Amino acid sequence: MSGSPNDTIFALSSAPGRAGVSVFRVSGKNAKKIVEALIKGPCPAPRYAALRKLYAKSDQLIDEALVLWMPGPKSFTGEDCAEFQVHGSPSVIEAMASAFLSLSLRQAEAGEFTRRAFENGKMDLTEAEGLADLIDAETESQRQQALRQMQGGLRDLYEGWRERLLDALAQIEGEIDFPDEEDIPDTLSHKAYPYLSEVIEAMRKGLMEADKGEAIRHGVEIAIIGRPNAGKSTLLNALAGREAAIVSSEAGTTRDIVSINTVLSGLAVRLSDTAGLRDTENAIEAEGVKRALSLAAEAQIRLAVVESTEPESLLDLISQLEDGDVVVYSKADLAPNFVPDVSRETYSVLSMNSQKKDDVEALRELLEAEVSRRFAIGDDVGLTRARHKDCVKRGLVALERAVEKLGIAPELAGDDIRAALHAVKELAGETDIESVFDRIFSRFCVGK
Ligand SMILES: Nc1nc2c(ncn2[C@@H]2O[C@H](COP(=O)(O)OP(=O)(O)O)[C@@H](O)[C@H]2O)c(=O)[nH]1
Ligand SMILES: [Mg+2]
Repeated sequence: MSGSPNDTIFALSSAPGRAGVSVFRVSGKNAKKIVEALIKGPCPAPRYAALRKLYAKSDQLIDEALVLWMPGPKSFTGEDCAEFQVHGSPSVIEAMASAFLSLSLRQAEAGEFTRRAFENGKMDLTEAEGLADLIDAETESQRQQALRQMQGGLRDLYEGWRERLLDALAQIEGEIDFPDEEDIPDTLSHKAYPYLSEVIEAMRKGLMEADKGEAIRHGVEIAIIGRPNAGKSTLLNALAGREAAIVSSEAGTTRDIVSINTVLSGLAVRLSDTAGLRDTENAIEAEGVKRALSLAAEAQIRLAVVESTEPESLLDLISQLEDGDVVVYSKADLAPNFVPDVSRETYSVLSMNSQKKDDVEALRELLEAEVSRRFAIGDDVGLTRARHKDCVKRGLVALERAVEKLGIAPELAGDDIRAALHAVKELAGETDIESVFDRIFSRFCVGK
């Protein structure tokens, strides 16, 4: 952050350019003076919309606007705030910005309003992250997940953990201070264990479901893989409804990854076509194969394409596949008598002619079912970022250590419980992790 946190800041919070209405926000200790200077009169009643004329320093009329005065601490940032809803023309926007600058306001940095809200305790870090995700949300599931997190879902979860851990700590340290000579170790482990095991269970569950949260945020990655000429690019194009990848009867045409973004069952999906898997002398094609394999390993779902005329070539792909992946036998029109082996029930299997609309729709439905089965948003609030996972993993390791000690030297478990509490604090953003803050807040738009 380059600007001082004591500055009064302003920003255009709506998108730049021509619009019916544009919204400017102001936050900081001079907000009241700014409102009064612009409307040349007293501040309107707090939190009521007031129609006012806005004037530049030169007394020239800038625009007529809705003005909102929101004194702290009951405001978004916790500071004195004001909002000006002006007409959304580039020239009004320009005149407003000049007026603010002439009143010595500083243009806000990206995410600075939210950062102030966070620093003033209006939200914790997970709620700020939820807000960032909500602004970026493009699909229904992203919106729902972000909204829950913004409203404190993750906060409630870890506050529960924190209470349990403090309870466990109180048991251990209370008994150390007032030892009942006879049976300290037994009593300690007996009393602290249920609290710790409850948190351990919840953290394990959270980590197990974190991939889902991340997939909802980033989109589910589906990699189309197969031997050259199997019909992979044809499938991508059919699902995309456009010629995204080059289709050719010449093997080895696709050498790089071609991706399209789409939505399946309300989830963002990135569908990628890859180079055909084969041994090759060609350095460029070999690099393509390498990329294909690494994407196949990273993707949440692999769509293996196998020619119906050579069904046994599925065996070449088996080592790349995981349970829940999809096997498509392509070019069904060229092998009318071929019946796919569906006994490998860990995969979904479909036989199709990619040139037939109904077949492509059947594949789309199959993918939608699979994506929804595995990634549909449930009722639980979960971890959605690598940062959350990292904190929870560290907390879990510390708690597993604490439980081990409970059986041997319970009085030593306190340090590990405190380490777990520290990890929870980091999740909340209560520790001073400036670099993390910078990374999170700088990704917001200016004006939020
Ligand atoms: N008859 C028939 N030909 C297909 C089908 N799918 C793809 N092809 C053809 O197979 C060839 C290779 O297709 P392409 O999508 O480029 O395969 P890729 O190398 O796996 O990407 C092209 O000539 C396609 O037109 C299908 O379902 N039926
Ligand atoms: Mg291809």
